[in-house]
Amino acid sequence: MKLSFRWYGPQDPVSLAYIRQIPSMHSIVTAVYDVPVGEVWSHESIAALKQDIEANGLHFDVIESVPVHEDIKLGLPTRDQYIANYCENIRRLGQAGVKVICYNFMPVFDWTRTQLEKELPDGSTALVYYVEDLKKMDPLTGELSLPGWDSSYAKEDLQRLFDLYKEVDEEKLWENLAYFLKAIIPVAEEAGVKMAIHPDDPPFSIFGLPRIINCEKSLDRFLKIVDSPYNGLTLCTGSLGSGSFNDIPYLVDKYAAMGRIHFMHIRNVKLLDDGSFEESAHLSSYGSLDMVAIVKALYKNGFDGYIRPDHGRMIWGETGKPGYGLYDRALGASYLTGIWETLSKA
Ligand SMILES: [Mn+2]
Repeated sequence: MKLSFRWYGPQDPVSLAYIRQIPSMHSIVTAVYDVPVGEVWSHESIAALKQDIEANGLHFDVIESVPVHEDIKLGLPTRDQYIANYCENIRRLGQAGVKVICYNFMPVFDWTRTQLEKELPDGSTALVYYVEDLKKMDPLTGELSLPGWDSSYAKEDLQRLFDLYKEVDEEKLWENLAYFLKAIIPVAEEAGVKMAIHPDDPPFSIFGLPRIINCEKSLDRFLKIVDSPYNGLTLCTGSLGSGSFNDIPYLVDKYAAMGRIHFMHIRNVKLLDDGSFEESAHLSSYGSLDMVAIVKALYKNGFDGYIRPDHGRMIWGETGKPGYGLYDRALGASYLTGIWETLSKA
């Protein structure tokens, strides 16, 4: 496995100089943030990222994410131009040496939480999702203050998107995903870039919008649409693990054995009885996931893809992007490499 760390570019309060000091750190996971979703990334922006990363002794191997334009998910006539742009990004990133591209296919909302700084008993803060709080949120009325969500949507745009999605049920979304995959995977094969879809977070429908990448059955269906190693998964333990119906070590073992996991997001999550969840420290005993069983499933399958400690809590007074501080993710990284070393010497 290759240890990696997400970095939000030169604006990120966590510097590459600090990230490189985390033991075993290999690769940076990042993206070009200076163009709107759906546009082609400039060669200059890609080269600048690569140069910064390599100047710090790290590898420019993984992109998270090249976002998918809503018109593609909606299956609008304009999708072909956006797909052509997407293919061009895959080619450019492949030329720059990128090995894996992470993306997701969630309508309108990316990952969703009801609170970003919930204070835990030890004084740290974490991202949480409380079912009762979500019921009180309506993205179409009141304040547009949904944590973690792209606030660049104007209210009218959002209403328009919700209206358009009335025509898109789960089956239609599957069709639109298949259309997209059949166009991009041959390009990814040629460019030598492995595509890795991120599961829905949380792994169920919210605000009445369809979500389809969320359980074993849907992952099986997804992988069969284009049966190529270039059509693979970002297996996010915390996202899939927020549904009690998902057995994470089993899923990791199954898809690692198939060679279809290219990127692992590893974090723990504590499930509550009513379907709510709290993000927790990486250590198994702090959440509902068995982290040793997860890493063991990778180890025994000879996993040589990328792993990153996913979100962390905010600890030791650090401020910054919720979930993406330095300290707790660094603790997570060391914990994961510790498990790996233990397994390698057992
Ligand atoms: Mn993730």
